[in-house]
Amino acid sequence: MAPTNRAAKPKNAANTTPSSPTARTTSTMAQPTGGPDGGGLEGDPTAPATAPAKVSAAVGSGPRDAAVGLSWAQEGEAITTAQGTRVEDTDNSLRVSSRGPTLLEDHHLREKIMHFDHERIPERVVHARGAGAHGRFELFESLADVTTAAVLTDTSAVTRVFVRFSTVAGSRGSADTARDVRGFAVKLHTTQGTWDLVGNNIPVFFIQDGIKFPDFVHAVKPEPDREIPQAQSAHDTFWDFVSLQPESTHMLMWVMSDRSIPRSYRTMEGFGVHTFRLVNAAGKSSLVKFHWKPAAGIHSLVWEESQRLGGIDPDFHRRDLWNAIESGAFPQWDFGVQIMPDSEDQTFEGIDLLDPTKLVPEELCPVRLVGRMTLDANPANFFAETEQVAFHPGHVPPGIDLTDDPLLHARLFSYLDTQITRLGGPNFNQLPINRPAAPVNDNQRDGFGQQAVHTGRAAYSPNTIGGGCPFATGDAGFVHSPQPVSGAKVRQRAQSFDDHYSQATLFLNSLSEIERDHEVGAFAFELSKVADPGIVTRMLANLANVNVDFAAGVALQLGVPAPAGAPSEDVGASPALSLAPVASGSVAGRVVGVLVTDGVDAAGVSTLRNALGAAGVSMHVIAPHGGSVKGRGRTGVSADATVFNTDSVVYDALVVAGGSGPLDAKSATMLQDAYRHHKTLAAWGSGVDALVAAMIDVDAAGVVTGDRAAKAFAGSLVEALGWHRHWER
Ligand code: HDE
Repeated sequence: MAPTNRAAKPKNAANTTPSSPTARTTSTMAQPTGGPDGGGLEGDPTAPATAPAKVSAAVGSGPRDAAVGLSWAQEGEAITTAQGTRVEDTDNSLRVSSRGPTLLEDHHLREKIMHFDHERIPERVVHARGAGAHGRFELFESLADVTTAAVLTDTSAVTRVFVRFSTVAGSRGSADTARDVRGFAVKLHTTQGTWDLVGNNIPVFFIQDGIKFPDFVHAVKPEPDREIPQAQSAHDTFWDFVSLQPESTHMLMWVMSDRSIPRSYRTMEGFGVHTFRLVNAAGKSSLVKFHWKPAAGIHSLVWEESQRLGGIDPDFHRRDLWNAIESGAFPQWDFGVQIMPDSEDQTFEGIDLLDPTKLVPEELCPVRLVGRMTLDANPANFFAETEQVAFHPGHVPPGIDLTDDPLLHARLFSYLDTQITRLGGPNFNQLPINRPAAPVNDNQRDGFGQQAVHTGRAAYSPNTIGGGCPFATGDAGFVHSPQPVSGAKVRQRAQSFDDHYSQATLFLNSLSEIERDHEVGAFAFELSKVADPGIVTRMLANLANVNVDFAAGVALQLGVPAPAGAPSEDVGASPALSLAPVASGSVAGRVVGVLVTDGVDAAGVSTLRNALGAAGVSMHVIAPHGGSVKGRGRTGVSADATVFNTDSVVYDALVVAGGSGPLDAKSATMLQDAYRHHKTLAAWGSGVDALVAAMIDVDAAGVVTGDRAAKAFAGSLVEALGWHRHWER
């Protein structure tokens, strides 16, 4: 029975409650007492010394750690109240006798429970589920010809960044792998103020005007009466809305493609979506689209994997990002810009650049790659950093400016406004994760959660009492590009926004055969979940305006008549939109599972681990049980995972180690699933017999076999892995 009072448990108290001097002196506190940070009490021999701030191994550079205030509020090793008073006992409330009523006098109890009661803040209205990381942005080619922004012209600068990836529809605890758009929000701490590039992994959007955003989000979120389904668009209200909004069709083609079930955050492209402006020293403005291109290539899951991962590992993407950074396989993206002339009509090759449902094909305007972002440190505290980070598309330094995209304009209001509810007041910019690297002197004062102790009397401008400071800098500050505007106030969209289908057709035309099959399957899956047949008919009619055969393919799977349509002709294709790889690519950060049983070739396992590690690949030994299995000879092999606690869907490839086998039914199923999901499979020695016994065609593409786990075997495995999938089998 658990002890009910302190007097009853002196023996185990040292283990669980280091409240006695004995417990303290036996712990890690051989340091001098009373450190400069004020942790220890001078002259008190029992007082613990101030321990050095506990910095997680996950956290990166010193300046970054100082900036987020890592050492604050965790000083010393003794537990204290919020007032810094040391606490005698945090496990037992103050009460009248050991079984009597608890006393209100117990301040520590009241403070502890009060704080706990208020630990949650409202989750983001959209993009609630996310994961973040710190990193750096380096420029390798100056864009001085088109902008004055230091971050895009100073090739010697290293700009600190924080990135948050997210899904859109699901709540904070939803599964990572749901079919959805991914947020790709980058906060760049430039010397001229923060630049937030708050983009997505898809270059277009569902709607053209921000006034439709609440409608769209109400439609995609769980239905309000039953709160079903979680984190999914496969339900009536979503398809009802988008089928009535043909402007969504292009985006739907992307969302029903493999893009919306990424293998990893590391394998996604990022897009600024809207057209922005760059302005150079002569005041000349260019229209630009921003791009992030992943060094790891663009790769996706297959639909069945993403569904199963929702249960097997709802944190799949979050874990992948964390592990990749921990293992040193730092995720990287090249940064690029499509630069177009700022013409009077703001179109390019007939594309209205203010319409966020349109992209500019890279074949028409190549992406100029000029920089690289590297994520090299995990957050120290999810809430403080990833949850409290606040982005805003209007945070742009001088030299970068906005356009009249009507979707962007609504965002400019929304991202300030939402933080008032989410972060509890107007001082969210003072939270450590949101603090700009550039000096701040803004005359904003007071408000909830004010962190700064502003001095002086003149928080207004102009003033003489403060010596005229802070003063506005005129041309040396942010100057809005002086664009002429005229016209009547109207609630209208431009005619040039009217074409809702031709780029949807372009997207479809650009896909490989297998990607097209996935697209048909995804539409069929989602629409099969829609109960109202009228919605399905309306949606299929829209799809027939993209491509009649395509719509017929979806209709066939649904068992309904194929619709007629009038798609645009001669739209062509943009090969850059396809994910089909043309060569074996980077394998850094990939995870390979190796099935072993007693009798395994332990030396071979070790050779393979080294070879994969050298290529940046993590290897997990999957054994029939925890602990270790007996190797051939005397060496054993330790298990990283067991057949019963893992599954093929969490690995990029499966290998059967030599000496292993026969395999149990679950292992054989994992091999078959990996094969069906077009992943790389491999085996050496007697492991090949286990593959055959699992009915895997060892002569098929992407199945690597060998006698020994030697260099050539590992090389072939890495090469096969670099293709990501073997669609041909
Ligand atoms: Fe957002 N969006 N959005 N959005 N969005 C938010 O801001 C909004 C849009 C995007 O990791 C919210 O701080 C409106 C397009 C990302 O913290 C909110 C409209 C794009 C994130 C909001 C859009 C995005 C958000 C919720 C239509 C791609 C996550 C919490 C006019 C270019 C940022 C918050 C993070 C988050 C509003 C459309 C990307 C409610 C009104 C288009 C990546 O303010």
